[in-house]
Amino acid sequence: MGMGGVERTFVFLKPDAVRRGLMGEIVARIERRGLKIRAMRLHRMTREEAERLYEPHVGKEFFERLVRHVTSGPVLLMVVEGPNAIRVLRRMIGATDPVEAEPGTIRGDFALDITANIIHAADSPESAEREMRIFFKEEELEVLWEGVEG
Ligand code: 3AN
Repeated sequence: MGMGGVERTFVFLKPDAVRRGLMGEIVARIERRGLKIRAMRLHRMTREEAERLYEPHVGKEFFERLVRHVTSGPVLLMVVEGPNAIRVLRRMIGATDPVEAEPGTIRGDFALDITANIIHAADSPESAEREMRIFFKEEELEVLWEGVEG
């Protein structure tokens, strides 16, 4: 587990965040924390992509509701990079259950619903890589930063 090792994580703002005009506010928090937005794009998720993304939750009672929500409008896809980015983002987003999400976290400040809960961030290096590959080509992540220092 990375002690300050640079990691990349997959994050997306759910349709409720985009609809409510919270993109700027949330992207600002990520940037102010010192993390790098390695790639970012508005995207309308297909059902196929949503089912792939949430494959570990197939069969759970909330699966269909979740897929319907994330395909209901545009999402903001991001690859975020920085020291321990995966664990840092998980702490910044807060608990899944809005009642448990602490004030000061993204969900704790903006969400009351467990399905429309603003943001997703990968929970492990394996899921980060698997999830970002559904939406981003490796070349796309590289070409943006070609020749850029630091
Ligand atoms: P998180 O997004 O906090 O990592 P996961 O990965 O357990 O949570 O679940 C993925 C998504 O599924 C959550 N963002 C949430 O919208 C939905 N979800 C998880 N657990 C429940 C639940 N018990 N009832 C309804 N929706 C849920």
